[in-house]
Amino acid sequence: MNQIENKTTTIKKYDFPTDFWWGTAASATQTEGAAYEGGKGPNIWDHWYEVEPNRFFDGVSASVASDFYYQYKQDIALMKELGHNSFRLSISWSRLFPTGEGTINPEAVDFYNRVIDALIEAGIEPFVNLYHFDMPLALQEKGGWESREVVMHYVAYAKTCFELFGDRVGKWFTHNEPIVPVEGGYLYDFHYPNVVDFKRAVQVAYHSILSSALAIEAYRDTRQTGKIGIILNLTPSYPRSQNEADRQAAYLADILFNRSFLDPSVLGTFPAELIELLKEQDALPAMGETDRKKIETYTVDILGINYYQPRRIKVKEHLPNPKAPFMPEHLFDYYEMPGRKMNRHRGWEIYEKGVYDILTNLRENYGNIECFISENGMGVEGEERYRDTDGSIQDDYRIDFIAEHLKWVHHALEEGSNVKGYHLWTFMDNWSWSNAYKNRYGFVGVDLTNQTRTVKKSGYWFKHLIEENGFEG
Ligand code: BGP
Repeated sequence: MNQIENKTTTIKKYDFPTDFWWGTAASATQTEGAAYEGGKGPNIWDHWYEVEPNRFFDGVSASVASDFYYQYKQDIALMKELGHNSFRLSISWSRLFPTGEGTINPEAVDFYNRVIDALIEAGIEPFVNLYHFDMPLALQEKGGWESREVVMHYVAYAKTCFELFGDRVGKWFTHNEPIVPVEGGYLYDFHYPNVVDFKRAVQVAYHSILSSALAIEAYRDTRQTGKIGIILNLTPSYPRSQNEADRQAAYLADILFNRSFLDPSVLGTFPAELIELLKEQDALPAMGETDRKKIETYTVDILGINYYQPRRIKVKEHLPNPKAPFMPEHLFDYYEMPGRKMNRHRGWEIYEKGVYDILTNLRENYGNIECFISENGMGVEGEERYRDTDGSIQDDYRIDFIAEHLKWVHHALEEGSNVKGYHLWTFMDNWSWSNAYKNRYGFVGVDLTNQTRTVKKSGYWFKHLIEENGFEG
């Protein structure tokens, strides 16, 4: 068989449903800039940078970020040009309420109204997320997510957003990756307030889950007709072998890092093994009957899945010092699977089938909940070196990354998955917390010296994919 014949027989067309959501995701702190303008109050990122600027890659803060606050019109026009039918943004809590509570900032209301209207006018459905890692500083000083009072301020903030923007926004999300502030802020020291304490981490997790249920209740009370959900980063947990000990270790990692948020959000319950484990560690938060009922009743309509990498787990080979304070890694070890494919810039394994395994798990064990891929993407350091003479970045690796994941999404769809869309992280290169601008993720490159935008090869590839509502591969 010659090569051409061979090619025609192996190429497949991946068609997607006509109403599939195609677009990208971003967050306020990572894109807006204007951190000290427009009446915004400080959040924990502004504060952490002020006290420890050297914790941020190249010492870059979020004060300008990608200048979306000023360039949103051109950016939305570019999204339209690239064919988006949907886009996820987040509202900055401390822009709307400079101290997290009390008086609303009218300039923020005006800004988000303008952004939402511009998206709708461009034919792009706004998906709005309420909390993306950015606690108002004044509320962090009151205890952040450790405090019950802060949970109630969050619910008031959520209610205000529904009232202000719910006439035009029909997809709401209570949190983005709520486990990340738990891990970063209370376990592994990569978010403010840089605490390392399992019991406090669990309290933060519990209050985030409760706050989500209470925000869903507030949304239902408005009688608005949209959908409300949560966005979780799911990391399928694969055992090194089928040995009982490896499988048990992977099972525990799954409970701690996935099911801890997935079960209460979708099913309204906590895994019994998680409760047992927390009791053993004397870390079980006090959960009143009223709270339990709220979590049970106010589950999500829709689930966003952020998928970047799996977890490769093996049994713990060296037991931890019994006197050391408990950490999840006392229950299992990570291992590097031989031959695995890596995004070496980020140090993350690329395992495309993981997205299929997540979707299959949701179909089989979570009532086939309506869901979409809310983030997936490839961060690359030093993308400049891929710039062609015509000025555009030839990011074939990103095209390949997206296509290979989409093939598995397509396979899940064929088997009946209720997956409704795919959003890349992210539209344009943006400021990524303490990694700042180290890894570039966008379809659109941003030159930080003058804030100009250039569409990368992948952006045009995605535009074509949306026009075709599928691709060949
Ligand atoms: C997700 C977050 C995003 C973004 C992305 C890439 O976890 O929701 O906010 O930061 O990861 O992260 P990084 O730049 O650290 O690779």
